Amino acid sequence: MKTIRTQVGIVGAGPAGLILSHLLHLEGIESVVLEMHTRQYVEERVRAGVLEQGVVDLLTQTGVGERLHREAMVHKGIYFRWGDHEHRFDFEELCGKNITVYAQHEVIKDLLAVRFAAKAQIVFEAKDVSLHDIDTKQPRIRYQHNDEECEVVCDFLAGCDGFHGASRKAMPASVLKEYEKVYPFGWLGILAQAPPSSDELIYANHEQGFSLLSMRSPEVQRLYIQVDPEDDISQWPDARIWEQMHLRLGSPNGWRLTEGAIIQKNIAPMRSFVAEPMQFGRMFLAGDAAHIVPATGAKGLNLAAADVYVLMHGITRFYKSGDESLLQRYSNICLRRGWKVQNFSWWMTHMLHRFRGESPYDVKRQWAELDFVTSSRGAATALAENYTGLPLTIEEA
Ligand code: RFL
Ligand code: PHB
Repeated sequence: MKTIRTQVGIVGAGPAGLILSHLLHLEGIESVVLEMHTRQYVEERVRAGVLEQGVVDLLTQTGVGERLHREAMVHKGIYFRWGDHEHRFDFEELCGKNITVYAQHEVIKDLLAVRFAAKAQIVFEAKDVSLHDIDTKQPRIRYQHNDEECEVVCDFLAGCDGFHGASRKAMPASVLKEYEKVYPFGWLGILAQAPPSSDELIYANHEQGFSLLSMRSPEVQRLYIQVDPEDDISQWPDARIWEQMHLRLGSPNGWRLTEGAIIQKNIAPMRSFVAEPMQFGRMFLAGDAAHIVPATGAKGLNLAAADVYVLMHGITRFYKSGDESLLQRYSNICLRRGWKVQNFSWWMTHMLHRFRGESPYDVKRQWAELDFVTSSRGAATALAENYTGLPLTIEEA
């Protein structure tokens, strides 16, 4: 068996795993990242698009922001549409912050570039990953690579392997508590080759269901519509998607959605999920491995970054002074932010989607909520503060 010795064994080369590996490296701490897919797969996987200001600042301060600042789009607000109403939330004016639209897979490419430039150990196509001795001071990760049995022996394990990964499953059932909410809809997402029809994101609540206009570049739009989670993508030919997009986004003041060739489409389920605690022994869960939020709040990637920010500080403090107290508080610190983000994402989802079996009362109440959040400065500020991101912190209270 091939054995690799390192300080931190990281499972998963998504945003959580790669940001952690990068931040640890800057503190002089060694890690090995094990990823089940190929480098090309993780560099092309289409996912999130909105970065909070705190996450952009973190990437910038740690030397991963150069291309981002050249290519990304800074947005100072978002639009809501419902009925014949349209409202713009001016984030800069409401809370002095903004958001950045930059594809998750571009962040991944930038992170992999800096990690490889620093001669990082990242193993792609690591198969049958399993975690062992996680409640000891020398946990291990077993996996297969090129038909060879391999093992990483480390001081700490970081479970950054997403919702379906192996890490959370390695926690004893007697310790783990899971909270879950599955929504009765999914999001059909497309990439379309057309200049963005709007300068900022548009979230629309329509009687046929939610829709969202986002973008990836000056040439590519990212669009989503609420669909039945059981729908097969074959039920959604391009013409049907455009018809629903036009209908749901509407045409206030003569505005029109620009169409373009659809270069990618898929349907993703919507779920809220939290695993507590996020630590067992020397294993720490981070990102989607520990929690999922429905995409309406654009928070998943940002929350993953916030977790590993805390974990990096905890591990660094341990190596610098032997002090484990921050690591012991890791779960509480992350869950405190995590539940606030759960609440925000749940609230945005409920305010903007249409629910099966809802009554005329439910719809009127939802419209009153939209009216309030768009007309009360206090409510609008609360939305702006959450959307642009709560501060990254290692404080528990
Ligand atoms: P990831 O990105 O899922 O990465 C986990 C990695 O682990 C690997 N892996 C394994 N490797 C080895 N062995 C195993 N047994 C393994 N099992 C899994 C996987 O291949 C993968 O490479 O988790 P991470 O790092 O925690 O990052 C989380 C984010 O990816 C996720 O929360 C966001 O994409 C969510 N999300 C959004 N977040 C935002 O902050 N802003 C957004 O605008 C936003 N929009 C979205 C989204 C997610 C979406 N989908 C597809 C659910 C829009 C959509 C449509
Ligand atoms: C995206 O651009 O992919 C995106 C934007 C905002 C969201 C979710 C996804 O709320």
